[in-house]
Amino acid sequence: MIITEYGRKLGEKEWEQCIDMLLSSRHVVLTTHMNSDGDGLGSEVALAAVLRSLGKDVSIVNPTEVPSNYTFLKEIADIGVFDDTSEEAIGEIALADLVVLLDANLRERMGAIWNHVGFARELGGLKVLCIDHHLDPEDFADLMICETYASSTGELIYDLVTAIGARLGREMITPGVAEGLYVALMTDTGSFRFPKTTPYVYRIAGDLVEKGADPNEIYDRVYNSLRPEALRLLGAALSEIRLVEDGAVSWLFISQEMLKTTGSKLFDTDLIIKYLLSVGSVRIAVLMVELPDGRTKVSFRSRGDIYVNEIAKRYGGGGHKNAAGCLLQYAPDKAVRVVMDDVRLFLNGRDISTS
Ligand SMILES: [Mn+2]
Repeated sequence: MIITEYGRKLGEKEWEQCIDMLLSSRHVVLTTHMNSDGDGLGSEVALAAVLRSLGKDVSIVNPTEVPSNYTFLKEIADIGVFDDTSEEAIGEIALADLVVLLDANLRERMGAIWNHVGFARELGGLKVLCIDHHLDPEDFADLMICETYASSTGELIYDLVTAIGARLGREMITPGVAEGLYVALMTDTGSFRFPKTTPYVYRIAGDLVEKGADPNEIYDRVYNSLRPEALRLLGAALSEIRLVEDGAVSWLFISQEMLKTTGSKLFDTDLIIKYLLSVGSVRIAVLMVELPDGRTKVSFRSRGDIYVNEIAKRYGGGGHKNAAGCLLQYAPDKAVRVVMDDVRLFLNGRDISTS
């Protein structure tokens, strides 16, 4: 179990071990975290297309369904995305000699898929590789590339694919690969605005556009493809946003009832969090969503040097400095009380690790 955290752009040498693992495998399964996003999905289809062009058998098996605004990615690499309840998906994992987790660094982020992966790994013959950019990796894979400097997992996959191309002496970035990676970069940088949008990220984006990614079309497909139900949810949610702590904290609770009334789905809530941070005075934004099983999904966002992943960590979650999340076992009332108490203490510079 090796965790690499170089903290800077990886050179060809540093990708070597990762490339060896990929090149020596025959049947690869790619997966990403629950409630997949553009970074995880875009990285998956890009890496899948590259590995396929090298003659590998590649499947994508995800723990939760693909949000409707990303289903166009399925066509890019001509690869099906299964959910973990299908026999076919479980069969794919049983056949695999390498499972690659993208855009997550904790086992539990794979949901039920880890049960199958962990089991197959214990039987022997299955290796696990993790490529990610979140803080606080858990040591569970054979090799973990965990680089928090990266704007996105897509940025790391770009470097990996470039290193593969250098080793094999051929161009690996087809228009499909470029499109997947562009989706990953665009979504995780908030359309090239977030703090980790370095000059290098713009250079990669330029290269991807040169190699066939269409920024206008991709933006339209990802952001202007809302279902009417999502718009109804947005309307209902905006009017419920609360500002507390003199406007330094914004929060919102979305109940199952609100999802039902508006006809929206869990993944429709993803578009709401940015509005919580759209008020200039807000330092910490908290979005809580009641899940069908009664648990509460919490997403944190922050401005500047506020490490909201520290709050998420208390509840077994994690993420980035300015974007993190966790799952609470508590029912809504208690979840709101507990989380908002923590946020208040945290904002005021108190140590919450012992509270
Ligand atoms: Mn990401």
